[in-house]
Order: sequence, then C-alpha cells, then structure tokens
Amino acid sequence: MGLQSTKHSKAKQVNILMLGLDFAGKSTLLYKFKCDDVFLTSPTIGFNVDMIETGTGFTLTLWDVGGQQKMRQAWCNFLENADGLLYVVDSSDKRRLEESKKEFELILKNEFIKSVPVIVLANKQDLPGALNAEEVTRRLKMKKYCSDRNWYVQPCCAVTGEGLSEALQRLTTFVKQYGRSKGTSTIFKEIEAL
Ligand code: G3D
Ligand code: MG
Repeated sequence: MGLQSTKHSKAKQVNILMLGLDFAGKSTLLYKFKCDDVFLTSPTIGFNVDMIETGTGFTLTLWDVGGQQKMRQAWCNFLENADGLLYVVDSSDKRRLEESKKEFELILKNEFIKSVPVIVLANKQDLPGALNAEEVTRRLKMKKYCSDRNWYVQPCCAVTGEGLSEALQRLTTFVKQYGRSKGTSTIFKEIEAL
C-alpha cells in the first residue's frame, strides 16, 4: 500500500482514533494498515496502538479501542486528544448497523470531537450482501450528523487491504485541513509548512 509502520520517526505525530462495534474489523484493519499480512485476531480487551508513517511528513498514531459493550464507556476518554476518527462498520451485518449508528451518533455529540474529521470504513465489502458506501452513508445518516465536519465513507476490505490506501490518503488531507482550521496548534503549523 506504500505505507510503512514505524516505531521511531521524526515526522509530526497526530492521533487517530479507531472506533466501531466489536467484530467490525478494527484490529484486522490496524494490522493491515501497517503490514500486508492477514492475521488472526481475538477480541480486543483494552486497546491496541500503532504508528504509521504516511510519507507526507507526519505519523498517524492509530488507537484501536475495543468495541465491546463494556469498553464503549471508555471511548470518550480517548476522544479528547483525537485529530481524526476512523469509524469502522461491518457492512455485511445489517442488523448491527442500527446499533452501530446509535453509538456513532453518541460519539459525534461529544464536545471533544466537535468538527474532528471522520472517515467511515465500510468494511467487509468482500462478503455477500455487503452494503455499499452509498447505503452505509444513508443508514448512518452521515449528511445529517456530520454536517459540521469533513467526512467520507470509504468501502474497504481489511482482509485484502482494498480501499485502505485511499482511506488513509483522504484522512491525511482532512486532518491537515482540520489543523489549519484550528490554527492554534504548533504541530499543525509545522505540518502546514511541509
Ligand atoms: P474488531 O477488532 O473490530 O472487534 P476484528 O474486529 O478485527 O477482531 O475482526 C472480527 C472478525 O471479522 C475476524 O474474524 C476478522 O478476520 C473478520 N474480518 C475483519 N475484516 C474483514 C473483512 O474485510 N472481510 C471479512 N470477510 N472478514 C473480516 P474471525 O473469524 O477471525 O473472528
Ligand atoms: Mg479488536
């Protein structure tokens, strides 16, 4: 995908929070973002974290916070420092999409994440009957709930990696724009100068 994982980088660092219900595919995505292998996941207890060098002068620190019911209360603790949100849905699970929408709405109402850009990853596009990006956009009521920020719904497959490169590119663009609009943070001034 042309993206490299890095543990030690001089690039500027921004925080990307990855949320979504359990089983949506967050941990698989996190792993796929940093290397091109399929790996076996087990339900995330707590959180996973990794850093990705985007090649555009800054490093994304991706926080994969467990999506099980008991972890969802902890989501807002991670929101305070987020510069971008990746919200992952299982596009093939129409039944749980409604539950996912409710959680998504709650997150978006949080003051800390006001105007923070959002990429929805419409994951599991390889499965039969998976809803496409337009349908996920409609069901999550993106136009209504994300009218105050940059947003995009990216169809993807965590297993093959399809759509992930596009998602990160768009996220990077949005995060830069968000930094410019905030205009106060030193880190964003430095990013803008790149
Ligand atoms: P989570 O971290 O959001 O809870 P996981 O989700 O990454 O643990 O993934 C949950 C299950 O979905 C895993 O299956 C994983 O392999 C599968 N999965 C993730 N993304 C995709 C995808 O794009 N397509 C398909 N077909 N499956 C996917 P198992 O069986 O290992 O529990
Ligand atoms: Mg997980």
